Amino acid sequence: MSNVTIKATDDKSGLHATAYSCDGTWQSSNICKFTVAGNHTINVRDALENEGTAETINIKDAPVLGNLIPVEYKNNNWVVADTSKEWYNYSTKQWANAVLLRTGVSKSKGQTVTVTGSNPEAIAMFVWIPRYEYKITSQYNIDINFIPISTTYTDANSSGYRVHPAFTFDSQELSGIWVGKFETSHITLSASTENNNLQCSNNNCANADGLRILPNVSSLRYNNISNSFYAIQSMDNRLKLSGDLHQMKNGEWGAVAYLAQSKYGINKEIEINDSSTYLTGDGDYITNVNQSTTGNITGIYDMSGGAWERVMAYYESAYNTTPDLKLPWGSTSTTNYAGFTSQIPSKYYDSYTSTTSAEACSGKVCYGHSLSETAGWYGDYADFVSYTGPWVGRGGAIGDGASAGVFASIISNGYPHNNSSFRAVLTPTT
Ligand SMILES: [Ca+2]
Ligand SMILES: [Ca+2]
Repeated sequence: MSNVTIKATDDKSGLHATAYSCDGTWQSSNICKFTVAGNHTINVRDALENEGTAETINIKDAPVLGNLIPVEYKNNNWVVADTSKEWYNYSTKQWANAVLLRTGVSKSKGQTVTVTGSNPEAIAMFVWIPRYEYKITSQYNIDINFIPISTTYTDANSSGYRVHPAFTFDSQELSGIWVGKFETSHITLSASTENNNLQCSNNNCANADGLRILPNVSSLRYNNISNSFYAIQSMDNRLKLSGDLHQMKNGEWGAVAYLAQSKYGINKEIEINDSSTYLTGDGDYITNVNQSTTGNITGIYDMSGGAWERVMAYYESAYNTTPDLKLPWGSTSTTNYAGFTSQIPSKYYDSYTSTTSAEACSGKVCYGHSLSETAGWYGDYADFVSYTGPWVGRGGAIGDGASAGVFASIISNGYPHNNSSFRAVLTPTT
């Protein structure tokens, strides 16, 4: 929330200003309360309704673009946005979108960017989740306030709000996160039914070059968690992205789920993607807008159904309960289905310390993770980690009907599976 005082008190006619405009809405107060970062328009008017000259101001903490190109959907196309004008507006459920362009493609303001077809100009689409504080007031009711990066506090504040944990990454405070608009796909391997088709075990895996985050294509499945994790690490490394691209953590999933279930999002159950071939956006994302987190094309898709999405969240005790087995990090209590050979940096996963979701974050509720706080909403399947199933999946799959949904959680041993995919998140360099 930013309060802006409109300074003009007299216009050119010499009459005193009697009305003030905040993004086109006239009011008697000269204070505009803007809840969204970005460009906003202010103006003044006198008693004879003579208007001043509209002025555009920029509220801090606008999306941090880095290598991404801002886009907006206009006249049935994605076009490069003019960021000096309003190109998103969370108050009207228009979330900010950006694309990563194919190597060799460059675009300027107003030009179209293709995201479908035989060789799309974009290789990935992302949606911005602005930093916010939240309070769950009752089932299905989540109050959200967008806050600047400077607003930090631990635990709940005196009004019961919590800064969502997804906006802290490796102790760095973030003004927002870029979330993959669709489940991750691959230009060749999405067609594969081979287990661990990615064959990625480090951060320089050549198969990562085929990863895509695009609509209307089959998502990539059949990989264990270490393969998906290292594939996205490799995409980040090989494309030399600014910021940090990584496999989505459970807390980051929660950040999207809560914003979707607020006045800034669809604010009702997201329709299931039941595509029998796991097509992102259910094969027609332009039509299937009720499958997006906003109920319009600017939202995030596939979070209800499609494939289950393995998130980076792990029950830390699972691998060391039987010390004589000396299992590697990421294992279950018996076997290393996930395929990690060493422990990954702690910033890349949510560590759970209990098999009870209400106690799994160092003895407390995992606030913001969409687990105990939202368990069972919309009939969504709710399950939690165990020694044999220490990994977490989200969202349900194509055939799960009412038990699928953005609040659904399931456990797994991390093994490759025909109905499990994954999502990417880019945390910006601020
Ligand atoms: Ca999904
Ligand atoms: Ca449901």
